[in-house]
Amino acid sequence: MTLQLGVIGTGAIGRDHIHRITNKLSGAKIVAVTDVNSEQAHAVVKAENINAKVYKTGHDVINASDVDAILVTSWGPSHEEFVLASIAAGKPVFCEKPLATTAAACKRIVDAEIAHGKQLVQVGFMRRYDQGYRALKKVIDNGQIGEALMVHCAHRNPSVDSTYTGDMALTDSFVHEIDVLRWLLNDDYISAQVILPRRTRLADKNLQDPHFVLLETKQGIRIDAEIFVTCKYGYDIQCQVVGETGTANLPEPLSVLMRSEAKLSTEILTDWKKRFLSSYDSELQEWIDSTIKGEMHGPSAWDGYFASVTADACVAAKHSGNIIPITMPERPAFYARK
Ligand code: NAI
Ligand code: NAD
Ligand code: ISE
Repeated sequence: MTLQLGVIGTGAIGRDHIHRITNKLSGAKIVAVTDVNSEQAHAVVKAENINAKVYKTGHDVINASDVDAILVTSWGPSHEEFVLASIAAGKPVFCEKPLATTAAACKRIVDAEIAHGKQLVQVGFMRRYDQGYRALKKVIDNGQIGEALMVHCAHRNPSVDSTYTGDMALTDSFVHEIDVLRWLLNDDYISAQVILPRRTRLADKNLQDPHFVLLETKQGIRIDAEIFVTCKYGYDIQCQVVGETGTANLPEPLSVLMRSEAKLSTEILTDWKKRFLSSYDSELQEWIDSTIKGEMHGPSAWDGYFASVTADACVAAKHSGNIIPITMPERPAFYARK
């Protein structure tokens, strides 16, 4: 069977996903697309050379009779509407992170999915599919550094565009660490604190950059993370876990070590699309395969909800200067770990 997909949002990642599904992955094809900027949707269909109909709205895509499943790759604030509509139509939906921009909106999605009675939602937390994070998890799970005690992280982008505003460093960027560390440590968070360092002069004048976040887990593990989205020099994701008997670092992306012009150097990537390239491929291939079988295995709406509760706590911590407790209801049996 070939899964027929509709894509809502043909911007940076929407186009990237259309390209990989069409040219690299198997089992699916794009038959419908839309974007609020319809010129761009038409341009992407042409440039990617796909036989897909361009619809006026996301709802038209969701309700198209030849669309089996949906990819939501539009801006975060539009995710809730399209995920809820996909559930109402009974169609599987892969939604880019964040699942929605507030915890309350994510909860509405969780409630709608439970009421529907079958899991339909997967969230685009692709770091869980990264070979480096998987290798790091194996070291921790095997007890090779004893019990994990502390984690030091950095999430650095060279720059962001003008649509990146407000608290997106926490809700749109740090949300990746929020999800992947919870998975890596097999733990949940109980509190968040945000410290604002000296601002870089190189960020937009309305943007606080960088941020420094401290999370505490149920097991008492302390996480410190720097989110610096105008760091200029590259796209750099760092993660070091400190355990009782050793430390374990996230592997650096493969790069040739060069001795040249009196320098010893390796390349640093600058584009997020390249840093997690194979993770996007794996997450979508696994999603296509499981969707065809009528199953759902990846990061769930519950994971999206938990990430959003944590991000909201970080935002509250930032604006109040307080340590904010993080409380979640019990995980419903509907979302039992598989
Ligand atoms: P983008 O701005 O390049 O693309 C978003 C597109 O969605 C735009 O073309 C816009 O016109 C369209 N759009 C927005 N609202 C819409 C609506 N209501 N109906 C139809 N089209 C709509 O943004 P980008 O970077 O592609 O991000 C999109 C989503 O992907 C975001 O949720 C972002 O957080 C996520 N993302 C995830 C990444 C990852 O590593 N998993 C990386 C980059 C983005
Ligand atoms: P983008 O701005 O390049 O693209 C978003 C597109 O959505 C735009 O073309 C916009 O016109 C369109 N759009 C917005 N609202 C729409 C609507 N209501 N209906 C139809 N189209 C609409 O953004 P992007 O970088 O592609 O990010 C998109 C999403 O992907 C975001 O949620 C973002 O957080 C996520 N993202 C995830 C990763 C990741 O690493 N997983 C990386 C980048 C972006
Ligand atoms: C973007 O939306 C992503 O998801 C990237 O992975 C992240 O590094 C970046 O900071 C976000 O803006």
